[in-house]
Amino acid sequence: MSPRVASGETFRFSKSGFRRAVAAAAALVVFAGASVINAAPASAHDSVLSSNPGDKQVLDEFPHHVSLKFSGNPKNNFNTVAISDADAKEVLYSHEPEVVGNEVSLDIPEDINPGPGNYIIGFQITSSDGHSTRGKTTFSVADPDAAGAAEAGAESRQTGAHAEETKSIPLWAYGLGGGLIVIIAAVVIVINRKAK
Ligand SMILES: [Cu+2]
Repeated sequence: MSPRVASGETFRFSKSGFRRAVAAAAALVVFAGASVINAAPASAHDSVLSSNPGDKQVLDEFPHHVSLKFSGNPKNNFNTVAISDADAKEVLYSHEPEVVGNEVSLDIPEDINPGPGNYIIGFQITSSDGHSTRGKTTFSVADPDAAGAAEAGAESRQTGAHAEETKSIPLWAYGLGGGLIVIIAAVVIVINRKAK
């Protein structure tokens, strides 16, 4: 990971460099913690008022158009809506949505047709206050056979949906875990360079 190792130099910190590294690592932990807190709902952030399909709605067919109506008008940049398979924890389709007023909508290509199951509409939008805001709603596609349909509905209710609880959006939906690791790696490299 360290360019100094690659260049054959000894990989070690000076005493002050080590202290700085520890301080920086501690600051990073605080920063990461603060990010988690920031991801928690704040009153100023736009929240979902209604959606199509409705939250926890059970459909007969997989939809090819979804929309979310927010409490404010999201800004028209850095927005993503991701349709995920809730059981397989797999993103089926992710794209920048269309934003018109307080309505955020996404067309899903016809070839994405996973059939019966439980699905998540995850979103990351830029709220009207300029802050990135995440959340989700869920829906299910019923199995044509009645027993399966009842099961899918029950599972959907259990899973629940918490459009306001933005911290509950699984990180895998956005790959943020990997992003954080990259940031940590970059900070460590910078510290190594400075700790001469
Ligand atoms: Cu905010």
